[in-house]
Amino acid sequence: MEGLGTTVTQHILRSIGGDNPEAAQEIAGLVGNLLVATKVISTEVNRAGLLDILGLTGQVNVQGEEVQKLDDYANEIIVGHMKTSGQVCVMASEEVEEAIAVTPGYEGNYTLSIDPLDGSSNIDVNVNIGTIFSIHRKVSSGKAGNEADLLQLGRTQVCAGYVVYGSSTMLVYTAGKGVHGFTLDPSIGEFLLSHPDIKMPAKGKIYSINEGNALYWHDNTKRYVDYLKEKDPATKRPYSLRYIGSLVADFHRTLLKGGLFMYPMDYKDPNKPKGKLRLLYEAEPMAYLAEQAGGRASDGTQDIMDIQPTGLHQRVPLYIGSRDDVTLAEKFVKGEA
Ligand code: P6P
Repeated sequence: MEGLGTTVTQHILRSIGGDNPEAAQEIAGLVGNLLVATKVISTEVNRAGLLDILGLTGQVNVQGEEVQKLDDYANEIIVGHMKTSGQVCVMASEEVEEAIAVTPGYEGNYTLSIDPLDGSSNIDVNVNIGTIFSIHRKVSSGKAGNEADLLQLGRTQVCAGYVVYGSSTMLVYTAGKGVHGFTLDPSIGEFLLSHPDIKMPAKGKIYSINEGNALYWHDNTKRYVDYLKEKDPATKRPYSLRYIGSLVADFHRTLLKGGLFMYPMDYKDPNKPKGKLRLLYEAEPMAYLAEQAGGRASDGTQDIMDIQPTGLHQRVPLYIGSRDDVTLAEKFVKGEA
């Protein structure tokens, strides 16, 4: 018998253990602890429907207990568990304004930036949601990490990925040696390798964008989307539109099938155009995965992985997916096509 299958710890040690055995052990330990928290979240997410059926509206349940919003709950589970993991020196979370210190005496060599439960507004319609994570090595001196340790380039990530809570619970991660998918086997409570070495097609035929915002896009973005809708079999146009409204779900499809996901700059206020998605714990980790799978991620003018973060919750426009599709989108956005 082949054995139980490959666990995440085994895979990380095999992937990067040859380069740096100590770092591999530390990263495997960090991800292993994070996955314990995601298993707890997965159970609660799967119960969420039940809570709704029982009329528990996320306010106060029949026992008179306050039922936490699931994204707050997910944040507390992950932050609470990782504070004493011994691998992390400081954390950033979509749910917390400031940098999060770890428990004194448990400081580690890495930072952890998370979106604890991205797309949580989709829970009550049973749409896939996910936990997104990004890991950098500590760069500051001293034991406790600080905001400077969190505000690092996407290109310096050592590990990143997401756990998608859907028909099955899946981890997709990279540690710089390709992108690999693991499926949670609930009967043994273990994530086992199910999608080794995921590669994105160089060009796809699906585009993913909230067309309801078309009024607020820059003209160059409008031109690109109109181009995708024109008939030209030689370039697989018109593309199909798929938009779930949950980044993890939309990215997971793009990773497996190709094409591109876009959340462009929003010109609702022409004087203050801005992106929606967050650089540190959404765009950077997804960009690392995209590049490791042979794709690209851009803010429309430059690689996401080359943007120097200036704030924990900084927003950026995002064009991510198949290499050729993102490169052409960039040309349109820059007015070069
Ligand atoms: P819109 C979910 O709220 C989220 O942060 C991402 O998961 C998703 O890609 C995006 O917002 C959807 O935004 O404006 O299309 O609803």
